[in-house]
Amino acid sequence: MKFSVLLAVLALALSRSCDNASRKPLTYASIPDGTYVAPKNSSVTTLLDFVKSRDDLTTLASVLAECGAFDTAATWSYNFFAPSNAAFSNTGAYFSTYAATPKGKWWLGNPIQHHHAPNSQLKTTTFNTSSTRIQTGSFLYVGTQIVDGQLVLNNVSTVTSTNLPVTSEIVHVIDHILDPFAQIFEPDVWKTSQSFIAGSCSNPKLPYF
Ligand SMILES: *[C@@H]1O[C@H](CO)[C@@H](O)[C@H](O)[C@H]1NC(C)=O
Ligand SMILES: *[C@@H]1O[C@H](CO)[C@@H](O)[C@H](O)[C@H]1NC(C)=O
Ligand SMILES: *[C@@H]1O[C@H](CO)[C@@H](O)[C@H](O)[C@H]1NC(C)=O
Ligand SMILES: CC(=O)N[C@H]1CO[C@H](CO)[C@@H](O)[C@@H]1O
Repeated sequence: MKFSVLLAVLALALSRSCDNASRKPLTYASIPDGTYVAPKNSSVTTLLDFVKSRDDLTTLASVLAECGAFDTAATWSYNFFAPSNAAFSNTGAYFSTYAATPKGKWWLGNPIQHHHAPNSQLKTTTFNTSSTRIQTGSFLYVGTQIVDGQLVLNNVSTVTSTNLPVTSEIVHVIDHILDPFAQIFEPDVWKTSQSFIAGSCSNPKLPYF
């Protein structure tokens, strides 16, 4: 390739990448035209519809609105631990300052994934006063234990509204956000059995099942 051609290609590449440099760092790109959107059945309440319908989940609804997630009717079983408005205020003085920054927004989108445990419908009756753990869709463990009659996650987050069915999932409302840095990794803690569903990303042959 001639040097001048190479320069022209480089210049073109640079001008293209500069086109979009005006977008603020760590903001979401706009959704490209023609992106497939799954058809929605208006007679089915999706997880997003459910979150939007509750007065105690308005902060979560605004976080989910930025991700465009959870608006399809799941045909598989899973559990979602929905952080309430109280959970978003049980975060310490630093949280609101940090969450408002671009990096904070990115961080907030991530923990939402740690609130989702696939392949099972874990009702509170699954648990007892023994300390056990379950696995989230992000492969991290969450400690579970019944304390004073209530299900407590990671020893701090209490399930305040339990066993709410939404399509094929079970929703529990919790009063503290599950931060990955607070997950329990102790190998000797007993695990609550979670079933495997073909086509899911979990592998029942792996030792954590
Ligand atoms: C929409 O959901 C309802 C209730 O589950 C079902 O009876 C109906 O067949 C669905 N419609 C479509 C187009 O999938
Ligand atoms: C909780 O359930 C597990 C599994 O059934 C059992 O091994 C454990 O002993 C139970 N703990 C209590 C305190 O009943
Ligand atoms: C949670 O509490 C249980 C006992 O109730 C204890 O074994 C475990 O170490 C605690 N985990 C954390 C992360 O504090
Ligand atoms: C080169 C490139 O990726 N350009 C994109 C910049 O962003 C706009 C809209 O956000 C797109 O339409 C361009 O394709």
